[in-house]
Amino acid sequence: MSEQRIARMKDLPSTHLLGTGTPMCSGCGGLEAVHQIYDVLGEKTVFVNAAGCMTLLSVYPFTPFRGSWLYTAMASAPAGAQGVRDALDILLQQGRITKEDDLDVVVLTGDGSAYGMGLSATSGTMDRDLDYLYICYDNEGYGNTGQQSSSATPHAAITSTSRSSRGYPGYKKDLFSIWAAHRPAYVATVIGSEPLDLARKIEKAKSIKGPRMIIALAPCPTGWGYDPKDSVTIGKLAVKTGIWPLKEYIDGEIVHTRVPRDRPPVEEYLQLQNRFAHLFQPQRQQTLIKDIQKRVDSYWQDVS
Ligand SMILES: Cc1ncc(C[n+]2csc(CCOP(=O)(O)OP(=O)(O)O)c2C)c(N)n1
Ligand code: SF4
Ligand SMILES: [Mg+2]
Repeated sequence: MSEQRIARMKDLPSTHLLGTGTPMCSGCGGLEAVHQIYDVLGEKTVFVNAAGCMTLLSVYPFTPFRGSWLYTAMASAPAGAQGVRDALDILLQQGRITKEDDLDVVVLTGDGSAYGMGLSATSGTMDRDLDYLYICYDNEGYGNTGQQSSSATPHAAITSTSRSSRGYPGYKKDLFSIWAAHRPAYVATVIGSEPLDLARKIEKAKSIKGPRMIIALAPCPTGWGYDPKDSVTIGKLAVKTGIWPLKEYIDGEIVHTRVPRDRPPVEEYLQLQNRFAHLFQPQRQQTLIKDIQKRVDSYWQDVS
């Protein structure tokens, strides 16, 4: 990372747990989405959480949620959800709890688990038609351990493990399509900065049985390098520029819930984040910018 870039990163407010003792960074887009999702899901939920930033929400024996919270290793949250669902079903069968006492099983993980380490266990839950909701807050890296790259990291982004002048060499994995290929009950993408779209999708997911997935893009001031006050602006630009399509899969069909007609150039989104600053300074990296734009354009070309 260049000296200039390190200096810019140092100018950002140090709000992460390790810096200040507060559990989450201010302006956390993941927390914004989880908060809104929980407002719709309600209290009758049990969360199964894999290691990541949101783990900091729950410090034994307390959680900010009214229901229960189970903590698992990074790859194991979907397997944990199976155990919790089975236990609830046995209690129901034995008449030890009533239908009114039953809980919705909700997996909550970051992209590191959802796109990578936990994908095999996730695939198994779909084979078994497990009745649960998987929420992935996608901050496009291993946020909790210092923003190393994950398979959700976008092309050319600087992370703590991709520091060259070209950034991350890979391309963001298409988790939505991987889920949809399993033909589950429901898959949707959301973002906290579009709360009505988000609430409608959570209502729908709540009303369906079977494996359901919500992928929430999670603007991350600490890992992406911007002022926490800009989280909503960045979230809205992700949708407007078309880099984060809002869509859902249900009954074998994919529907876009927003189709941005006059998309501003994706660089309007990139320019606000220090993880892409090397694309513009000290000189413009036109090939990389064009590549990112081309991929966004080609995605929308196929959407009617
Ligand atoms: C098997 C395993 N490897 C590494 C870790 C260390 N670890 C804890 S949280 C974390 C990052 C998780 O990334 P993500 O799922 O994207 O969640 P985020 O931290 O971004 O919220 C890592 C690597 C771990 N807990 N388990
Ligand atoms: S590192 Fe990012 S995702 Fe994690 S708490 Fe901070 S802002 Fe949220
Ligand atoms: Mg992450």
